Amino acid sequence: MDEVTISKAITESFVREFAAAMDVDVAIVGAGPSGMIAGYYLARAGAKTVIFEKQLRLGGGMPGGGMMFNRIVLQEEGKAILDEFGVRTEKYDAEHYTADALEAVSTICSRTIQAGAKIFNLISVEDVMIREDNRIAGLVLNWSAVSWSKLHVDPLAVRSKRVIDATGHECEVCRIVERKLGPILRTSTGRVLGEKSMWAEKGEADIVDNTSEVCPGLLVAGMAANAVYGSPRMGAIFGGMLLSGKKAAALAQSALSGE
Ligand code: 48F
Repeated sequence: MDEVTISKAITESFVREFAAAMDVDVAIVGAGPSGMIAGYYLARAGAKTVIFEKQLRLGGGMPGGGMMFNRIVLQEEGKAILDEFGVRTEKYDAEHYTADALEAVSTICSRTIQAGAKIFNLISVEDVMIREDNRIAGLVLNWSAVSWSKLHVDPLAVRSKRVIDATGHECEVCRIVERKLGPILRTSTGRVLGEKSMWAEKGEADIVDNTSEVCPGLLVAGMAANAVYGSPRMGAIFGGMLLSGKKAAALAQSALSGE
């Protein structure tokens, strides 16, 4: 095999897969735990699903555990999801389990891709595509290298029946919507309320409730949901992230099946 064959194999197969991802049922922004879990359940249910991740590596805040101690903590309900994925957990006390953050990330990542969700790394979502009544109808993408170096290069777009903002603490897609489309989010002010300081128990209790359609066509999952609705952060406890991803998948799935 010569170098040109290798180069053509890479570029031709990538372009084929990228073109196939330009018209999907669900486009998820962010391959952290909530985004990947959402992608897994959607793909498994037969939805055409793509995830765009701006970084080189996947997993968002999960591989770093707490302050670089690469372990995560979960409660019973979150552990049940890791059990389903085949990630090993260890009982810590009556209510808590621990898991190896790297085993969790790598297993969730490979099971999500094998379930049929396509993940593209090194691509940043820089805008949304809209239609009548500011319905979110897709995403506007550029290479992260282009965004970070501030090169003046026009983006490409993908059409999606539903978008999930799973961008973590920054809730980047909701911030874009707020900045460009005004106060149309389904919060008390129509705007991003902003994440509150750490309160693990309340943050975990709120996150599944906050996982919802935040404006037409756009759902919010994971830490982004707490940031949009003004709930607290919770540190390296991950059960809520996993449950939020699963709920976002169920909401998107039922919206799609009603169309
Ligand atoms: O931050 P992240 O892991 O979000 P999450 O799924 O989980 C939060 C936990 O990791 C942790 C926590 C636990 O209690 O609080 O922080 O809610 O993953 C978000 C991913 O989105 C990517 C980002 O690089 C990260 O991998 N991301 C953010 N903005 C964009 C993006 C963007 N504009 N385009 C593409 N990817």
